[in-house]
Amino acid sequence: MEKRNQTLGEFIIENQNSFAYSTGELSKLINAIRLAAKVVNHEVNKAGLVDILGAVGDTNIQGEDQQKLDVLANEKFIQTLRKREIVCGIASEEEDSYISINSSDENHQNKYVVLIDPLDGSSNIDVNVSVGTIFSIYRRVTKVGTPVTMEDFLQPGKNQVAAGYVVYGTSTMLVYTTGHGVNGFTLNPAIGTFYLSHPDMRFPKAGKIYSVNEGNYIHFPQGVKDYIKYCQMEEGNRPYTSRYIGSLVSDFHRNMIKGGIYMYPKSSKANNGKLRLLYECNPMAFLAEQAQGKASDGHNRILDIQPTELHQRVPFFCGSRLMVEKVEEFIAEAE
Ligand code: AHM
Ligand code: MG
Repeated sequence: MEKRNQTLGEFIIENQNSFAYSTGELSKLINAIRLAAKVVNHEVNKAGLVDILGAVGDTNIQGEDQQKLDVLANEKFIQTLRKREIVCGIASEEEDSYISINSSDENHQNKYVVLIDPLDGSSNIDVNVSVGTIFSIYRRVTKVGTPVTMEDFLQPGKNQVAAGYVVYGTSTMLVYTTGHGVNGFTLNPAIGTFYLSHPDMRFPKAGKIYSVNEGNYIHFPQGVKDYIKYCQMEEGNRPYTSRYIGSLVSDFHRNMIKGGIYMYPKSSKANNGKLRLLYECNPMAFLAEQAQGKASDGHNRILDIQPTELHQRVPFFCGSRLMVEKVEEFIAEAE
């Protein structure tokens, strides 16, 4: 079959042998995410109709309370993942602690934990700018049939078995990896089907785009300031172009296609930056490496970090390999 006509469902079946574990498991997992993504996509697309359909806190025509979209996205993903007999625990940016599934049923065989940011960049919704969902999947490390523990969630990113994102943009895309490259699928909203539109996605080795919130410039470490000045310098193929949406998924997606670097450094205001290791940086780092790019905290590989807390933050530099290496050089030189 011509690859580009392939649906996500067909792609999952054709490639399930490359998944390290039981074949049906991957299909169930990605199918659950695909389904929830379509539901959330439908809700995100209605966001501009808030004045017509009612604002947050109002009661809608069916007598249901209108919810904030990030809360709603959280519920949709959790509901969908819960129903599939495969996930034993979920951690979400929207929940203080993790959720244990089927913990009272000794017979359950669910082996996977999912960490999720259900609606990243949600402050962009009010102004009709792209937002995204980010997900990260691990095999549990504790015994099947027992309740999950924190240990199952606090695994280094290199243990991920799958990761990906959904970008609710001009068109909606689901991009994911199971450790065999990165593939992107675009939703045909008329029939609700994802098609393989971007096979084998790769970061160009070097790029010309840098994405960072420069409003924080004076608070950045000297090495990062030096790198930003380097990006702006008139020399060789520089200055680079500055592009910052403020929506990690969208900035990452653009940079993967065009070549570039995304940075959320530490600052004098926030010692570990802003982004969360477990459900923002790790999945993006896994995708980046699978797409021949690189992800670092400025010194070390993101995927090697041993997490200590569910919601821990980490400085993040991610994108075209040579650009990430360059900022690491500047950081090392300034220290
Ligand atoms: P969120 O999880 O609260 O939405 O925050 C994460 C988002 C990223 O998508 C984005 O890159 C970053 O925060 C923007 O932060 P800032 O406004 O500080 O530049
Ligand atoms: Mg987020």
